[in-house]
Parts: sequence; structure tokens; C-alpha cells
Amino acid sequence: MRNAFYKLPVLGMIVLAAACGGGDKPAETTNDTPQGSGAAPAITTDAPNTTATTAPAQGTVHTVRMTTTQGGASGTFEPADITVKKGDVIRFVSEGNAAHNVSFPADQNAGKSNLPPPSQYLTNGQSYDLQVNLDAGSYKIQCDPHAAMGMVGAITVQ
Ligand SMILES: [Cu+2]
Repeated sequence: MRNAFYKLPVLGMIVLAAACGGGDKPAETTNDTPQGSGAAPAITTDAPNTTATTAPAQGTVHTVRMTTTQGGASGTFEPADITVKKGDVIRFVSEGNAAHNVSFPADQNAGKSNLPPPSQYLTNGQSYDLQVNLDAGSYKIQCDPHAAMGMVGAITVQ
């Protein structure tokens, strides 16, 4: 009987020791968490930049119609010449059944950087928002299939 009573306090000590040991582990976890948090803000910082690049809400929105003419053989940009500021948005809206696109031909924009890639082809009612991310200057645009028919334009970035 006496032996059993002596053992109980000893078991209690072991439990306390285990509890203390457990107390150290959360401290390690706490150290890991700030490192994880440190990485997370970096991702969060990237996200707003990406959003800002594509968000059409900032800056003035300039609408350019892409009409279809000559029974679909050609078209026009209306207006064909526009003046914008960096950060503005040019919204190209296609009208008619011909497929139009917007491209910045490299040979007609020699020396210019950050030229946007050609847009996809757009048909009636489809639109393409171009966030103006160009340096000040004058740029030539065209609709690739109809450039030879005169579907060209100019963008001046102030
Ligand atoms: Cu066209």
C-alpha cells in the first residue's frame, strides 16, 4: 500500500515535466509563424500591382469604335487619332461582323518600348480595354487584316 502512495506523486512530476516540455514547442511554432507571415506580405504586395495593371477603373476611359465597312472588307478606328495620358484606358469596341484587332506594328513604332501585344480578334459588341502603359510619344496602331485597306490610327500619349 505504501509503495503505491509514493508512486502517485512521481507520476504527477512526470506529467508536469511533460507539460513543461510541451510548453516549449508552441514557442518554436511561434517562431515559424512570423517567417510564414513574412513571406505572405510579399505575395500580397505583388497582388495589388497585378490588379493595378489590369484594373480599368483608374484613369480616363477613351472609347474607340472599330467599325466594319465595305461589306466587311475593311473598317475604321473612330476616332482614328486620340490623345491620352499614361494610366488611361482605351476601350476598343468592335462593331459589325468583321473581325478586327488592335496592334502596334513594331516597324511603325521604331524605338518605342512597352508596345502592347496585338489584341485578340473582336467582332460585333466585343471590346478590349488597353491600359495605357506607354511613355509619352506618338504611336501607330492598326487592325492587322485591314491595315492595307486603311484601318489604321494614331495614339498620342502625353
Ligand atoms: Cu479591322
